[in-house]
Amino acid sequence: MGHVYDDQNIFAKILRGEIPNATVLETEHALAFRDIHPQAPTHVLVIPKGPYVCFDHFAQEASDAEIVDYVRAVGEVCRMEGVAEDGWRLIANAGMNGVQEVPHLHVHVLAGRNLGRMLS
Ligand code: D5M
Repeated sequence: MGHVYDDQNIFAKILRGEIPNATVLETEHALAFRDIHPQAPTHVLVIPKGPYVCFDHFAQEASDAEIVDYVRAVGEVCRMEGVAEDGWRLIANAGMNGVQEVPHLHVHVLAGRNLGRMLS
């Protein structure tokens, strides 16, 4: 499947500084900021700076440096938010069935409450 990146999506606008965001962490290849509709006391979105629609697109086309930086940024957000001890959940929605609203790869970092079971 080809991935076509829409550079008018809201996270592209955030990356260009056209829309404000509550930044938690910025690295060379990643930006982490607070979700505008938090579902838990900690709800941070971590995005790569490059134009990738979803995880598969990123895995196929990003450089090793981008991938390493991004994965480390996700881990660092967990540490910075102080959730490492009590636990957290990562979610990356993709496409129609994944009900992805914003077509720029983002991992949700959720923590700060018991998140319940998602899979049984
Ligand atoms: O989730 C997309 C998420 O993006 C959803 O939890 C709301 C969040 N969102 C949308 N606009 C903004 C802005 N401007 N700042 C911060 N967070 C935002 P999905 O996984 O695509 O369904």
